[in-house]
Amino acid sequence: MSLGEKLRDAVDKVKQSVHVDKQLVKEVIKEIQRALITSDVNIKLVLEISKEIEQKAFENVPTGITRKEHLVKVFYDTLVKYIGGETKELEENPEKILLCGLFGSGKTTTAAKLAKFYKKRGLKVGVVCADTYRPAAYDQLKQLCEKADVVFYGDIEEKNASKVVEAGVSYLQKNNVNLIIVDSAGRSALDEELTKEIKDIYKIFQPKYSFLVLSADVGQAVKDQAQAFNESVGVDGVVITKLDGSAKGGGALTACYLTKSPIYFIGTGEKIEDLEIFNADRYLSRIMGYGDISSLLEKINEVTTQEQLEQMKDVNPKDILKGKFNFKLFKQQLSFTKKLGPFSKVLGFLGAGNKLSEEQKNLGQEKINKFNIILDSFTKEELENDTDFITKSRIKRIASGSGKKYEDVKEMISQVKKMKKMFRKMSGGDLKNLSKNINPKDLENMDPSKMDLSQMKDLSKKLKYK
Ligand SMILES: Nc1nc2c(ncn2[C@@H]2O[C@H](COP(=O)(O)OP(=O)(O)OP(=O)(O)O)[C@@H](O)[C@H]2O)c(=O)[nH]1
Ligand SMILES: [Mg+2]
Repeated sequence: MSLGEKLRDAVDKVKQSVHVDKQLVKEVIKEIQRALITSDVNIKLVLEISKEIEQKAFENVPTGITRKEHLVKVFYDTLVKYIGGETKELEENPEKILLCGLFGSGKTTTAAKLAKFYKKRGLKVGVVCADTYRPAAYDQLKQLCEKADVVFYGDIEEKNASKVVEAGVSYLQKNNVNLIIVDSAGRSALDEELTKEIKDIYKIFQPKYSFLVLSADVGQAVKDQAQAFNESVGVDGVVITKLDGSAKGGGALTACYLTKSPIYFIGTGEKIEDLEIFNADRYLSRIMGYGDISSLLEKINEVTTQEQLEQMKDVNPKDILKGKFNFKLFKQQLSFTKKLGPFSKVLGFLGAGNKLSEEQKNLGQEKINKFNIILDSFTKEELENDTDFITKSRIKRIASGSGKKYEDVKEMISQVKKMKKMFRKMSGGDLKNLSKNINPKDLENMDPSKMDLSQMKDLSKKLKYK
């Protein structure tokens, strides 16, 4: 049984229970412990996780969800926290990536997977074979690069890996490659020879990211490898391969929590498409049976959204529709929301949720953080004023005050402008197209903070745009 199935069994036990009491929590914790231990999670960590679940299980249950649901959420959140250390995302173009790791950990396969991944995202990718140790390495990588349709560089005659890298980088740069991935040779242990080789490659290549490639098969031994590589050659993060089918995946993932190594990618199969950006939340909800967990999380989100709407009671949708949308409201929206914020809910109940572009609905978390930092440098006057109020000199001041770029501030302003324009458009022409079931006048007097979610849903059914 996989880790996911075992954890799922534990969750099912809670769902099927009649009462959530101390006895049930104890039993379920035991089951989780068994699941974690058999997937090679460090015993001390298993105890820590159990203790945390036990403590939180009896904390105050948030309004709107049952104690049972609360317990499932506690499991889930605690596991997400311990699985995989901190979640980090790479920038759009990581420019130079060096892969290192022991024999057979999956470096060469990962090099091709990453190449394909970034090619799909529009980069011109080149891969250098710096494995001069294993004779077959050259052909293996060359073939994989052909499959991924990316530029390959190797030199079968040259035995000095850093010389190959030097020549490779200049060859690829001449070919206008904008992301270079270097695949290095493995050894059975991080010995002096391997340390020196990686350090030499590092010096010549100057990678923006050096990733340690680890196989999930080794379970919690991942911890020792990560520590050793980090101490001697320094790594920015890890890629865990072979998470498909590995019985020890839990051990490998939690080991990264212990060493505080961010996991950037995971390998989930032998094919070059089988690579994912790692996100503990997403990963766990999938292995545990996505449907159930996500609908629970959705419910919890809805509950919080109602609480958030409560905070918005001084916001009048009529004003928003008239185009009175300013930075203050935008800031509120950002702080309320991780995924779908109240504004899109407000729009949803106006039946116009689909009027938001995907971009507006899914402002990435990174951007939300960035915009929040920028907004902290706004004065009260600027927050409450129109977008035109933010003149060039103000933008400059805000940029330097927030430590962000001029363009970042401009990007945010243009986002607010776009939203404002859209709201205004809705209150003009589009509202006239509302279905006959509802009087637009009534709509204008509506207060979303006083409605519950089912009322909103009902309303949104009645309201249909052409
Ligand atoms: N199932 C599965 N197999 C993988 C994954 N990644 C790599 N492999 C397999 O693991 C084996 C070793 O992969 P390589 O990419 O050659 O490993 P390496 O680290 O380059 O090996 P050396 O260069 O010899 O040190 C190959 O058979 C790959 O197909 C993965 O995510 N899932
Ligand atoms: Mg290799």
